[in-house]
Amino acid sequence: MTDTKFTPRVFSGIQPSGNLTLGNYLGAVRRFVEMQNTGIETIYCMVDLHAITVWQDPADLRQRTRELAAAYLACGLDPQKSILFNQSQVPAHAQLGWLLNCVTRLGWMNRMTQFKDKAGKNAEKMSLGLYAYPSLMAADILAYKATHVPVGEDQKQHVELTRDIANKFNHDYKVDFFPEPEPIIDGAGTRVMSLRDGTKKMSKSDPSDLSRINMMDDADTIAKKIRKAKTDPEPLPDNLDDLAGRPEARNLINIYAGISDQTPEAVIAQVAGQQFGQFKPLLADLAVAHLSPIADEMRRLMNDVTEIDRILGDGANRAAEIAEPILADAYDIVGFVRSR
Ligand code: AQP
Repeated sequence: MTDTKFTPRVFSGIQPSGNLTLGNYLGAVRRFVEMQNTGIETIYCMVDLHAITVWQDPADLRQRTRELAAAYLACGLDPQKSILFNQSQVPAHAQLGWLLNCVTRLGWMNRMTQFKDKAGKNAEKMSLGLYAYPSLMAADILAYKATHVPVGEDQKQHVELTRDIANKFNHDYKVDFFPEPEPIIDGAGTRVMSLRDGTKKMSKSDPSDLSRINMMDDADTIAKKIRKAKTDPEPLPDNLDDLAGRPEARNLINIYAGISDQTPEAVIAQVAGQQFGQFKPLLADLAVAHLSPIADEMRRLMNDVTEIDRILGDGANRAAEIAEPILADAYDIVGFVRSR
């Protein structure tokens, strides 16, 4: 339930940890743009502090942060309407992050499935930052007292943890200070799966480039990746129930639905009976028509990184104006002496 005493405010972010994928676009950026246009205050971040929880080459990180900013702009985010910035330029994220580390319980962190997925059998070799990632994410959201967080399905658990952290802070200090933000998880693209394995999430950091469509891929590459996407020999059925046990087929239907902004039910009704030899070219044409103009605009914007940096700096100033007083109040609540 939304806390009505808090002004509605949207916050979300994406890591500049690789090429932006179709999954990030359908699960997150498209929702960001929709929310921007509802009139609610919207704050969107390139979460570079999160990106370095796993190794990032410094030059690549700089380039990817700017590319992600270009993607935000090319997809329709408007720096006049939304606050766009990279996280490291607003120190309040890390500062509030520390406070929340001291509120968050280890038992809660041990339940986070994303850490388990990313660490696999190598947990001992992972950074402390990767483990603490969800509590920094809570700080990202709560530094703005954001009430709504558009994310893909995989981030739902982290937003729920943010609610627990906000609630515990309020309870421990006997205040009604932080809202309990709600995840906004909408549409057919909330969990886009790998093109090589329909049981695995499409991810920027998957070692196989064939597993994902990158927003900067050219038309031939998109068509090739869809052509090579794993499928099965059966034709498409006329209802979604009959796709149970066919995760790759279900994923391609979902992707078609996500891009064309239809329900998967509507798509399956249109393509019932088709073999993948028929359906894949339709999907490739749709993806190329939708994504190519975005990639062209990203390339155009990347020709002027000075302008991108200016937008990020301006956004960071506006973000800091909101976050700093909230952080100062949190410091007072905790009992820190502030005398300068
Ligand atoms: N496959 C996906 N389908 C739908 N939504 C997705 N998101 C990510 N993958 C999919 C959503 O994109 C937003 C940004 O994600 P992130 O960069 O913060 O980290 P992530 O969820 O870990 O995404 P990746 O692509 O898998 O990055 P890496 O490989 O670096 O870890 C979030 O809203 C997420 O839900």
